[in-house]
Amino acid sequence: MIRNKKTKDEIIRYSLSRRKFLGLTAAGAGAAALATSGFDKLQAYAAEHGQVVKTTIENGEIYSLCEMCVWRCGLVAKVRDGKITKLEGNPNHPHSRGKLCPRGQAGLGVTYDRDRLKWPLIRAGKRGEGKFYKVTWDEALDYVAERMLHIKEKYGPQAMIFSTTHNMLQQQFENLLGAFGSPNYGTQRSLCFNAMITANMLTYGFEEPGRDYNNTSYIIYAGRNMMEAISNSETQDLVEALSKGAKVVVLDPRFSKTAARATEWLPIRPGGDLAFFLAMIHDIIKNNLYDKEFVAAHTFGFDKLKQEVEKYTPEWAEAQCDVPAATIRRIAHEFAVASPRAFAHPNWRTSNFVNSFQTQRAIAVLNAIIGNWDKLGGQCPVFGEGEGVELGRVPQPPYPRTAALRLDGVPWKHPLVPLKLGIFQNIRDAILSGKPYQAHGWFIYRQNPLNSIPERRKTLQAFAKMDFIATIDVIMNDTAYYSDVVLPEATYLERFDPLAVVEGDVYIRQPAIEPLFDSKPGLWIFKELGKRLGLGDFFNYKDEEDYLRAQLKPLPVSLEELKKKGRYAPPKEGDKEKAVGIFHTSTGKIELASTVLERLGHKSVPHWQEPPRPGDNEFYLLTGKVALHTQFFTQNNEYLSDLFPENPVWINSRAAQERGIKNGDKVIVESRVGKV
Ligand SMILES: Nc1nc2c(c(=O)[nH]1)N[C@H]1C(S)=C(S)[C@@H](COP(=O)(O)OP(=O)(O)OC[C@H]3O[C@@H](n4cnc5c(=O)[nH]c(N)nc54)[C@H](O)[C@@H]3O)O[C@H]1N2
Ligand SMILES: Nc1nc2c(c(=O)[nH]1)N[C@H]1C(S)=C(S)[C@@H](COP(=O)(O)OP(=O)(O)OC[C@H]3O[C@@H](n4cnc5c(=O)[nH]c(N)nc54)[C@H](O)[C@@H]3O)O[C@H]1N2
Ligand code: SF4
Ligand SMILES: [Mo]
Repeated sequence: MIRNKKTKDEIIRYSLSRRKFLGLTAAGAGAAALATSGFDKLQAYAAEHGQVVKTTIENGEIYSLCEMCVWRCGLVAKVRDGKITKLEGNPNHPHSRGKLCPRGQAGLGVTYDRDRLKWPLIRAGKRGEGKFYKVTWDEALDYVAERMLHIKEKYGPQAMIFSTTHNMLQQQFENLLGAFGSPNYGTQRSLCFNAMITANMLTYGFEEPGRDYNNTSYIIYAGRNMMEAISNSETQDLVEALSKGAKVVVLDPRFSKTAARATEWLPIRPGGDLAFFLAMIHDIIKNNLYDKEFVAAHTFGFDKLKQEVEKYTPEWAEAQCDVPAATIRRIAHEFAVASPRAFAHPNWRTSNFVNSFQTQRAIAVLNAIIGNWDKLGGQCPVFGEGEGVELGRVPQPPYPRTAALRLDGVPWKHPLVPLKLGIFQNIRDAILSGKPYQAHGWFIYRQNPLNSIPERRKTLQAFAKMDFIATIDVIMNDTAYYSDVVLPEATYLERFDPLAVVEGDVYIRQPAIEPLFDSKPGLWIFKELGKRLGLGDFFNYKDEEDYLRAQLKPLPVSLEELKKKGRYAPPKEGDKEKAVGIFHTSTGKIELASTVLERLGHKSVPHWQEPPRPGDNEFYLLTGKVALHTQFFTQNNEYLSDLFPENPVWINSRAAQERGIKNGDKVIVESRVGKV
C-alpha cells in the first residue's frame, strides 16, 4: 500500500447505519437544529473542516434534469443567495410536464446532505471496516490508474470489470471500458427489465412499444406498480386515463397503490402471470375475437401459436395462477371487445422468475393478435432513447480489439441477450468460479451492486476475490464502503453531463451551483482518469462545456442558448411513425412464432414454464418500490426518510393470524441465502 505516509488524523470513519446524521442532530442540538435547512447544516459542517461552500450563481432559475431516478425529468432549479431553494418540474419536458414526483422534489436532500461524499478517499483499514484516508484528486486518480494498469499488464484488460446503471454519462463510461480493452460490462438491466426488452426485440424488432393512454379504454398491468414505481409522465398518463373512465386491471399478489386505484385487482400467484396470459390468448383465438385482418397482414406464425395455446384453457390456468377461470374468460372477452383501444402493459420488473421471458413474449403476442398496433388507444411507435436527432461527437480513435470472452456468457452462452445489457449476476458467478478466467478488478460508476444483486453474501465473496475495487458515487453507499477508492462525483445539480435526446428534442443538464467540497463532474473524472491510463485520445475535450459544444456542432443552436432555454426542439421531419414504424424482425412482421428462437433450437411460440413454488410454511419474497424512495439511493435523504423511515415487510393477513403475527411486530425473514 502506498498510503502509509498519511497521518492518523486524516483518516475518516464511516458507518453503514442509516440516518446517522439526523440521529446525531436530533440528540445533540434538539428541535431548533432540525428546523434549519440542509444547506445551513452543510455549511456549518464545512466551516468546522475549514472548507468554504462556494456558489457562483446568486439568483435565478436554471433549467436542468432530475437524477433522482432513471426517468430524468426536466426541472427548474430556483436559486436565491447562492442556494438552491426549490426544485420544480419543467413544463417543457415530456417526462415532467411541469411536475416532479416527491423524490424529484427532495433532490436538495442529496446536494445538501451533510453525509454526502466530499473528498476522494482511499481505503485505510480492512475492506468493510469503514476507514478511509482523505486524499487529493491527483493522489486518488494516480492510484486508480496505477492499480488498473497493473491488472492490465499482469492479467490482460479483460481482468477489469466495469459496471454502471443507466446514466447520462454512459457513453463516456463505455468509452473507458472500450478504450481500456475489456469486454466485461455489467449493467442493472438483468436485475430490471432485460426479459421485456429481449421479448420485444424478438416479437416486434425494437425494445419497447409505446402506449396511447390518451385514447385507451382498457389497460392490463401485470406487476407494474405505476402509482408507486413512478415513471412521472406515464404515472400522470395513468391518472388521466382513469379519470377519463378507462378500465384498469392490475395483476399483483400485493394490494399495491396501483391495485387500490384500479378498476379491478386480481391477486395472482407469484410467477403465475404466464398462465393467465396464455389462457387469454387461448380464449380470444377460440372465440374468434382476434383481429383476423391484422394477424394475416402483419404477423408471422399464427397457426403455430394457435396449436400451442390449444391446451391452455382458463381452467388449466386457474390451477397455475389462482385467478378463477370465469374471471380470465371475462377479462379476455372485455379486452378483445375494447380492442384496439386496449393494451396489456409490457411491465418493467420482468427478470424475477424463470418464466419471465415467456410471460413477456405472451404479453407482446396478446397485444399483436388484438390488432392494437398503431391504433388510437393501443400500442404505438415511439422514439427509442437518443433517437430523432444526430448529435456531434468528440473525435476519438477506434477501440482496441479484444478476443477475450465476456464473463457473463453473452453472447457465447446466451446469444439472445443484447450485448449492451448483459447479465450482471453471471459476472459475479464467473468471479467466484474463476471461469472462463479470473477477474481481478472492478470499476463501478453510479451503482450499488452490493445491494442490488440478490444474495449480498455472494457479492461480498466476489468482492473478496478482487485485488482492486473503485467506486464513483455521490453517497457512501454499501458498495463504496467496501471499495478501495471512492471518488465523489458532483451531484446532478452541480454539473454538466452529456446532452440528452428525448422524443427527438435535445435537453441539457447544467449546474445550478458550483460543486460543493471537492466533488467533480463525471466528465472531468473520466477525462482525468483516461489521461492517466494512457487513453487521453479517447477523452479529447478540454472541459465539460467543450464536450457539449462538440455535441451541438451539427445543430443550429449554441450552448449559451441551450443553457437559457434548457431545450432545443429541431423541426421534425415527417411523423414519428415514419421514423420507427417498421418491424425489424427477419420476416419484417410481428413474430408470434419467433424465427430467431426457432433457429437457436428453442420452441418458437410462448409456452408454459413452471416457476418454483414455496414449500410448507414458506412464502414467496417479493419486492416492490415505494413512492418516496429510489432503490438504495435515498435512505439518507432527510426529506424522504422523515416521511418514510422504515421499509416494513408485508404478509397476507390470514397467514399472519395463523402465526400470531400482529401489525408492527418484528419478524425474522429467512431464506436459503440469508436472514434479516
Ligand atoms: N431487493 C431489491 N433489489 C433490486 C430491486 C428491488 O426493488 N429490490 N430493484 C432492481 C432494479 S429495478 C434496479 S434498476 C436495480 C438498481 O440497482 P443499482 O443501480 O445498483 O441501485 P441504485 O440504488 O439505483 O444505485 C444507484 C447509485 O447511484 C448513485 N447516484 C445517484 N446519483 C448519482 C450521480 O449523480 N452520480 C453518481 N456517480 N452516482 C449517483 C446512488 O447514490 C446509488 O448509490 O436494482 C435491482 N435490485
Ligand atoms: N418511487 C420509485 N419509483 C421508481 C423506482 C424506485 O426505486 N422508486 N425505480 C424505477 C425503476 S429502476 C424501475 S425498474 C421501475 C419498476 O417499476 P415496477 O415494475 O412497477 O416496480 P416494482 O415495484 O419493483 O414491481 C411492481 C409490482 O410487481 C409485483 N409483483 C411481484 N411479483 C409479481 C408476480 O409474480 N406477478 C405480478 N403480477 N406482480 C408481481 C410487486 O408486488 C410490485 O407491486 O420503477 C421505477 N420507478
Ligand atoms: S420520476 Fe421523479 S425522481 Fe424520477 S426523474 Fe422524474 S421527478 Fe425525478
Ligand atoms: Mo429498474
